[in-house]
Amino acid sequence: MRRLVVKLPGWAGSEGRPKLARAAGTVGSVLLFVAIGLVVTVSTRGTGDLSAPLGKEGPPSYSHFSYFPIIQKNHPAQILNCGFETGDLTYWQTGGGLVVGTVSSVWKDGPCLAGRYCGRLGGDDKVYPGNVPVDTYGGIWQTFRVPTATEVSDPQITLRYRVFSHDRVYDRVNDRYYDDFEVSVNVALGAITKADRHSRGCNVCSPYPTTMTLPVIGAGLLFCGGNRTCSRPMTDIPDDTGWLTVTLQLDPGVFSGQEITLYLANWNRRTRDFNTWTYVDDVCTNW
Ligand SMILES: [Ca+2]
Ligand SMILES: [Ca+2]
Repeated sequence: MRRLVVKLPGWAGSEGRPKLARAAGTVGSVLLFVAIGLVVTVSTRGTGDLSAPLGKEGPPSYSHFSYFPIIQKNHPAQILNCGFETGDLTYWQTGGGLVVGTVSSVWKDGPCLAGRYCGRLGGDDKVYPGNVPVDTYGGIWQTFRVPTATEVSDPQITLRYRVFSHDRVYDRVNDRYYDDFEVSVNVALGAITKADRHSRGCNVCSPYPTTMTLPVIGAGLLFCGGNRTCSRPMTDIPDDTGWLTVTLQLDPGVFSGQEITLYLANWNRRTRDFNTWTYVDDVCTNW
């Protein structure tokens, strides 16, 4: 990964070190901030001048220049908190009408796959003993930058998920979608259509394998996890997919050096009973 070093005007403090603690500006189209003492490597998207407001600490002296590493303010180069080990959804954005959060595996038989915490999209039966909000989702997403093709030749995201469902993904008798866990790239959660689901095979009545590799060649829905038997469980015990692993292969010809948003969402549709919720863990990039 390339480091971009920016030359900033600075001035000497009493100990001969620059007093400038931080500054903000734009290099090309990227908003950046700069801080002393952080050594962070970033990919660059453009070149240009960094204009830095120098505050009220005194007029700048241009008799010397200081060099600082820079980091990108809004969009990191990787998925952050990918294993949810902060114990919360730090770095993730959230939305939808179902609860989202993290859970702990501290107790015996806790649900998480790795580490101490994982994400939970939607609420379990304690959260929603009934009256589940309908036609909505519990979603999280994160925007980050894919490295360039020269930096990483095979950029991948691997994610682990486990769906518990009293419902089913698809009802083929009535050609209806009920509950599922959907992963998409660069398309807002509410914009995915029934036709999109059909085209991704979400109406196929067959469980996914334990591991799955999907090429990602553009924006859109990638898959629909959940109870893919097309039948609801016959008992009160929810269908459990177990932990499944999906590797997303990002086409470098499409995504090289681009910012992308990865969306994860647990949907409940049509009925206020038949709850569904999804655990996610280790949603991480390979770079
Ligand atoms: Ca974890
Ligand atoms: Ca349902």
